[in-house]
Amino acid sequence: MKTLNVGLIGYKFMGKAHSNAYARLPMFFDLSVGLNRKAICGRDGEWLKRAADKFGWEDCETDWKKLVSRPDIDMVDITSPSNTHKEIAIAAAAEGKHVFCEKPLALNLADARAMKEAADKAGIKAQIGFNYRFAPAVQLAKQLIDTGKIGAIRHIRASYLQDFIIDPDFPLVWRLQKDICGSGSLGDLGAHFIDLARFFAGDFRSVMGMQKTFIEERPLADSMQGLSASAGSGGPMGKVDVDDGTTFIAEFENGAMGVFEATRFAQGHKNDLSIEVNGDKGSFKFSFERMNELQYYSADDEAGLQGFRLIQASEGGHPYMQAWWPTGHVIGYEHTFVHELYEFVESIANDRPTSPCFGDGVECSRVIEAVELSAQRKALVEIKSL
Ligand code: SOE
Repeated sequence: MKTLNVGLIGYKFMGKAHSNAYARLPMFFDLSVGLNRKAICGRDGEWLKRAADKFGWEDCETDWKKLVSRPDIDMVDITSPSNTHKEIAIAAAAEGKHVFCEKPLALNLADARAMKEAADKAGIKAQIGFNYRFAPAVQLAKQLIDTGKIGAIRHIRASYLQDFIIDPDFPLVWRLQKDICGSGSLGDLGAHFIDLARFFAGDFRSVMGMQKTFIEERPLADSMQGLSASAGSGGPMGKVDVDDGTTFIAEFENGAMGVFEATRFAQGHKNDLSIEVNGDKGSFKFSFERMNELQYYSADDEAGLQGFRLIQASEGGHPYMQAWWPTGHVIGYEHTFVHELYEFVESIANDRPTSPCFGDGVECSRVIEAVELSAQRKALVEIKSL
């Protein structure tokens, strides 16, 4: 059996999530190829070595250029901050490596398009990390749509709410600096529901948005790890140049209407991603905080017995669940990464199209940019105008 040698860039929050996925994959799934955690890359050699040992990587590289040109690497997985994605992905594609890249694809639409073009030109497999698509309940929701149980989609409403930057003394982490992250709550959180909305209802036609930055200056960070950071008191301050919160309304090509909200200022909400779809035959609701469940309403149910039913998507027959535990034994956040990387590895091994592909990443960036433009202009923006 052929073996796929993986090179991973980044070892913090997402680097750890992806490392865990590569370790679990051959243990729980029947893969068409072998999988080697070949080399992990990061700038700080000492921390990198510790991460490599802990996460089970064979080798370390402190220079990503070396990693992507190594002849013993077949695929490059990019989990470093967004401002690094474009250069690494384009270089890796030019080397003929398959590329998996975290969301959002790039700092802006033009860069996302350049990445897609490079991947197409090189003929490599490229996938973007919209991991929430891979919760079994989300896959089940998609099956309900595809089998006609929801009917013609009329409404989509989604929100992604967090509260980790409410304190004005919370430092200026990279997720709050436009030159590193590209976009704030919209690009970091909204990217996920934009993708889910596209997964369920297809392309957006137009958007009208509003964005706000509540805290415009923050102390510079001394250290950052995952979503935590620290800053000394009375130290230098820096400007927040991305949105703290974004709301927008939308119309889809299929005629559906959408309402969306992304914020890191929703006190009490830690990682609260919710999406609801209403069609003329049925509705469903998904909330990541109860990720093993899907609420489904069918207009075909017997009169008098109608109502939202709670489906346990952790039952054995549901997507991906056969790989895990006996029926009803629930799974969590980390499993969404295992599932997305399972699909990527299988696409490479069997020469199948990837999904979500870089084209999906470009479309997501297009919606992000349209919402930003619309908020600046205080006017509706047609997606096709970008
Ligand atoms: C931080 O807001 C974050 O980790 C995002 O970057 C992820 O994409 C999201 O899944 C959880 O929240």
